[in-house]
Amino acid sequence: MAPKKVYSICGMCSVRCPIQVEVENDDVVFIQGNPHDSGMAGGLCPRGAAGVALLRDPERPQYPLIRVGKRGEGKWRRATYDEALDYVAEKLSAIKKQHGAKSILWSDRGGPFADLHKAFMRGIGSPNYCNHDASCARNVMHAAKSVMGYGRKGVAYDLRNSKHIVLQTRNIFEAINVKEVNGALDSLKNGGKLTVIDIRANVSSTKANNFFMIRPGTDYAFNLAVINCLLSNNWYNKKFASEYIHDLDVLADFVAPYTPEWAEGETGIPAAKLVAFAKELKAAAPAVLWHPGWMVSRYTNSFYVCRSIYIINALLGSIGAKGGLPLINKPKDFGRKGLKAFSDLFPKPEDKRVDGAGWKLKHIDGGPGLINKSIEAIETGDPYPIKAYIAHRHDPLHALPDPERQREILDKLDLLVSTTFSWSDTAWFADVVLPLSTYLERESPLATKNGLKPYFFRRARAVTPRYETRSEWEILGGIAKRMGFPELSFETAEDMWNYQLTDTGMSIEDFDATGEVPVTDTAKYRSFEKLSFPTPSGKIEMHCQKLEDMGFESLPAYTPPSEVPEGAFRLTFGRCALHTQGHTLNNPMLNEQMPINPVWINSSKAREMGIADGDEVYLVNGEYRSKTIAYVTEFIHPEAVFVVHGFGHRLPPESRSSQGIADQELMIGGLDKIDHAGGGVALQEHFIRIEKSSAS
Ligand SMILES: Nc1nc2c(c(=O)[nH]1)N[C@H]1C(S)=C(S)[C@@H](COP(=O)(O)OP(=O)(O)OC[C@H]3O[C@@H](n4cnc5c(=O)[nH]c(N)nc54)[C@H](O)[C@@H]3O)O[C@H]1N2
Ligand SMILES: Nc1nc2c(c(=O)[nH]1)N[C@H]1C(S)=C(S)[C@@H](COP(=O)(O)OP(=O)(O)OC[C@H]3O[C@@H](n4cnc5c(=O)[nH]c(N)nc54)[C@H](O)[C@@H]3O)O[C@H]1N2
Ligand code: SF4
Ligand SMILES: [Mo]
Repeated sequence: MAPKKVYSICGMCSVRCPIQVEVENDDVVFIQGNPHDSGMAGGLCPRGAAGVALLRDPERPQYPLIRVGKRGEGKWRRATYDEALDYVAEKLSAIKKQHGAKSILWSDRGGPFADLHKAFMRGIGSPNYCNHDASCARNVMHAAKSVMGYGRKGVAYDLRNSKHIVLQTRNIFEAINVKEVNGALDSLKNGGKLTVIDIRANVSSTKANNFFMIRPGTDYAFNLAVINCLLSNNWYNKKFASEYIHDLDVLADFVAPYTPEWAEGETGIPAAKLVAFAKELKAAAPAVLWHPGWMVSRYTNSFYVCRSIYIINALLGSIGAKGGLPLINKPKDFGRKGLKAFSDLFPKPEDKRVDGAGWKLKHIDGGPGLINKSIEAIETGDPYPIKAYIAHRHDPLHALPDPERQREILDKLDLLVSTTFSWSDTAWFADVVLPLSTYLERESPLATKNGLKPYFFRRARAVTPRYETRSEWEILGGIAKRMGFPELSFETAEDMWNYQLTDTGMSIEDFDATGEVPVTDTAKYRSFEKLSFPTPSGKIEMHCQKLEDMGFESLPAYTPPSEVPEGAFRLTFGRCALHTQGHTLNNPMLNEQMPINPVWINSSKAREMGIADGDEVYLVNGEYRSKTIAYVTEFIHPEAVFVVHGFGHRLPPESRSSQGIADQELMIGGLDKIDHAGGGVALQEHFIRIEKSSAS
């Protein structure tokens, strides 16, 4: 008999690509990109292909655990799922009674299923729902809103139709989203140009027409000079600007001193090359896509770099344009009703957020808030105490800086719960571990993908859970029922889906054939006559009143990055194609391919220190030191060293993941280093030293 095909959603990273899972005898025999989804073209990334190894891995959490020793000591008692849910619900109820619902904090990884999580927090009555984004794309989000009124996902990034893609702090071919990779490849195949601005030569740069190795932390200087160049040469789109840009004169005055020659001194990129590049942009406009970045929690001015990128896109007329940043569509734009939200089941909690987002910090979006600020409140009790924390699909000890300091803070909690399908530092430090079924063994809520061609999609259960693990809807529903808000508790996944499908005209069976229900057959681009922007002026704004009201400038003068101390390096980090953050290191297939994260060191610097490629070295910050091997290359800026983030797990249940270094551990004092205007944690404001190991 041919294997059964289940259409579902990958869970090996937060991109959630559509997949086709072939199942035989309740086991997964093959996974590929959903062939019915043209964006996937049947493809997957290496991590998606390694999902089978996750499913079969006995080194993942297999059953609920309740801590019996000290936090982090690793002494647990095995509990049944019902016992663990009873335990969590009783503790949460007691904390709620004593300190109020608002003393309960939640964090997750955002994304299309987060509505269920938000509803859960509303059911409890706490405003303190956070996601991870303060250490990821918050600066991009706030930058987009400050310029266009729309968030970063209010526009699509139309890679496929672009004539010139610019990647600045964005590595599309290693920091993967399969549809984006396919789109970018199509653009290149059709003669589109690619420019990469990075501190090192990554895989994306190997496909680029222009590669600019920029001095770390000087991107704002480069971008101001590009703006200067576009304006002073009249290479911007005047028609677009006069119709859609509110206050261009403010910008022109501001950038006047920032010439390409000036920028060269800051960035190291020759002025003539910058000018030639700006001219190429003019030639390709408006089908230019200067990507605003994704992981830009890097510097204290990253928010302003992102703002400058949206401004450049606006000057080129790319915002709203095919091949640029066209406005996205939602099902309602095609007269379709959206999925019924779980959050609608409960009123919005009245208390103010503990992190100040949306009230004390009016320029910060209250939606997912700032998790780093919320964690600080555990320590300070300001503006009120936090007593319980549920880290759901989130490993703050890995995802935020300075885990040693975080452990001191988290240890003040009355309850720390981790729900996860893999071991993480946070799970190991938790009071209760609620193991989640892998994405191949669980259903998720139905979800919507907005875009040029919006669609609804479903993650279906491909095989039965291997261990005593559960789906999110079962875990949260189980706690909700026990805490007295059973509206969020569904008997079956079908009951949950049927709730979401209320009045949409769709049925569960509509998802059976391909896993997706499209809203339209063809991509819809809004015509320029229909562009409108939800800003105070209705146009794209150079000057943002919301920022100014909070004491931030809209167009601050350039200030150079902090000096790298003599003999030290700026610590930088990023992704590789073979791992996802901190949660795939112990995956047998992926660990075999990449068991360690070598540190990239510029060859001239390495020579001075007597370090050869492959030598064992220590990365040192104060008392803290961590060992890896050196990757000596001329393709990284000499001021920086680079490591792939996510390594350095040293957890007893995991036998494969012990090598490499954890960059966040070197970021001592990093919880307090933030980009105040954009809200992102500034993770690249740390300097380390390198010592050769005596073994080398
Ligand atoms: N120093 C430094 N810090 C960083 C970064 C960096 O490069 N360097 N990167 C930043 C970025 S971009 C991000 S996005 C964050 C990522 O931060 P995290 O989201 O914390 O990272 P992950 O390791 O992907 O996932 C954390 C845990 O969630 C579990 N998990 C995965 N999928 C699910 C799910 O669907 N449900 C549940 N309940 N659990 C799940 C995993 O098993 C893992 O234990 O880290 C940020 N922090
Ligand atoms: N394979 C894989 N894919 C992923 C993920 C994963 O873990 N693995 N994670 C997903 C997530 S959560 C995110 S947020 C995205 C992140 O996607 P990206 O932001 O594209 O990925 P990164 O590798 O973090 O950073 C991109 C580039 O920024 C460069 N860079 C560092 N400092 C500077 C600087 O000062 N200036 C310039 N111009 N460049 C600099 C780095 O060298 C790197 O090449 O990837 C997503 N996709
Ligand atoms: S990018 Fe790779 S790991 Fe992430 S969802 Fe897609 S296939 Fe899975
Ligand atoms: Mo991220």
